[in-house]
Amino acid sequence: MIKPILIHPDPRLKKLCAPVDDVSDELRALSQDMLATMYDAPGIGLAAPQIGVLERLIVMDCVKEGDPEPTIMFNPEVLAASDDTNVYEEGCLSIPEQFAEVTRPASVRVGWLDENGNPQEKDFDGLWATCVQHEIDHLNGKLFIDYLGPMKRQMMTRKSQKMKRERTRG
Ligand code: K1U
Ligand code: ZN
Repeated sequence: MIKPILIHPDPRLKKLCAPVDDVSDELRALSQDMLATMYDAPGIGLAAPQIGVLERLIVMDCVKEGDPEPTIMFNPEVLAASDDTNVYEEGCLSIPEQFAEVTRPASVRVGWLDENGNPQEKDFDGLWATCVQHEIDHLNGKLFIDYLGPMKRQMMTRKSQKMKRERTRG
């Protein structure tokens, strides 16, 4: 089922999300809905708070061509980050049609629980590294615009607020 995506500003996008205690059937079904919502948007990632669920769950698929790689992570955490950095022009499904350059570690080692509740660990680089950090930030109530200066952040917030108003008016 496709879920509506919250648009910034929304207090739920600023909250610290709770760890998942048990990878239940309900959360597994939610993760499938999140993948469907992400592909429909379209996007390369989605975090549970973006659909109003304040739990530590993200989905991603950063494959540009070829076989899709739907990835589901419960309680993802960055275990190690490289000193070298990467600049990427990021977007966010909760801040539609706006993009800005963000500098982040170029590669990260991430640990998480998979959909069967089994622990996993993997190194990510390139777009996957950027995306997984962006999604984990969502679980900590942080948006990519929080890396920008106050003027640019305010400008993007105002544009997003306007777009949100227009969408709710229909
Ligand atoms: O979390 C989100 O809001 C999803 C976001 C993820 C992201 C994008 C870019 C850098 C870091 C993280 C998006 O998917 S925005 C849409 C987007 O980037 C895209 C959409 C269609 C094709 C390719 C990319
Ligand atoms: Zn986002």
